[in-house]
Amino acid sequence: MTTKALLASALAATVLLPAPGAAPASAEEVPVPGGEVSASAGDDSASAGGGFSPTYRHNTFERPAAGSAYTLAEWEKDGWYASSARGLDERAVIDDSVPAHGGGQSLRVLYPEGKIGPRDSGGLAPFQLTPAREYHLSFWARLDEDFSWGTTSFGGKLGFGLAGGAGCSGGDVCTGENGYSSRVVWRRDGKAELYYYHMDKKGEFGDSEPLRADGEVVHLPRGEWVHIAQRVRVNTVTDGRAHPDGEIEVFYNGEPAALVTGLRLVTDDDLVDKAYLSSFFGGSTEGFAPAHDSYVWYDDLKVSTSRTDICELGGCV
Ligand SMILES: [Ca+2]
Repeated sequence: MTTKALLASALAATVLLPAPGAAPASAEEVPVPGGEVSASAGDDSASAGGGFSPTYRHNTFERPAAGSAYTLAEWEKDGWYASSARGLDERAVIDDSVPAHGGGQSLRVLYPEGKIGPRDSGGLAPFQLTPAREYHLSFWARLDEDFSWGTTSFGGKLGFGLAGGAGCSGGDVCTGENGYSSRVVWRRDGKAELYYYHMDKKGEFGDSEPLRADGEVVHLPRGEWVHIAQRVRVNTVTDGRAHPDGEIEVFYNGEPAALVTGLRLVTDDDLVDKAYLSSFFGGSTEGFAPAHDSYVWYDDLKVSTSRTDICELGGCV
């Protein structure tokens, strides 16, 4: 049995499946199950050549063949493990119908008309990372030419974020012991914002910070590839007391677009341990649903503890 197979087997033994009857109180999202991961589990840096951090991973979506569902089992074949997933079997497909960002294929995710929340819209999977205090996550996204921002309300989660511990989200109070989450969302007319859950958030849901490029608030374009990256640094902790030194930084098309400092994310030893596919419409009401079936293509997903591994952020020189 290969090391990867052994790891997959070990992880399979602790799979936490979502309870079929346990609908989230809000359709906004569902809690992230905890999950331990062995050092370097699923890491493909060996095949990526020398010079990369051991934590570096890259998914090009060049396999399996176009038209195939990109299920959790397929993610695992590419070295990405999650304790559970929603929507991948039904709504995530390897595609070659539009020009990929890299290679010939990308991942196409469906957001069906009239549907909100990860049960019925987009996809959800907390991919396990080797825990570290700081991670960079990077991906390319191409929204459908006629992507619908919503029906009467406007908002949804785009692509991949970073999270730690129990991934506080979905209207949870972040106690410092139930983790945190950091994602990018769209609002009306595609206005792009960082959306993050931390101990000092102002309201029931996460806090937001608009992305800016050249001094202007970013509105996501449709029908073209854009690059989104984020860096999360978890605060330090002394004797159960969180020091306000956590940071989240977002990059848009390679340039800094938002920076939040002074954050308290955790009071325990949780670090960054999830590349969090968390993408769906909503919002807690059906008004957030798309007015017609909408798609986003994703390509060249990368994670690393080292910024120099991310070419899009000036690395790889
Ligand atoms: Ca590709």
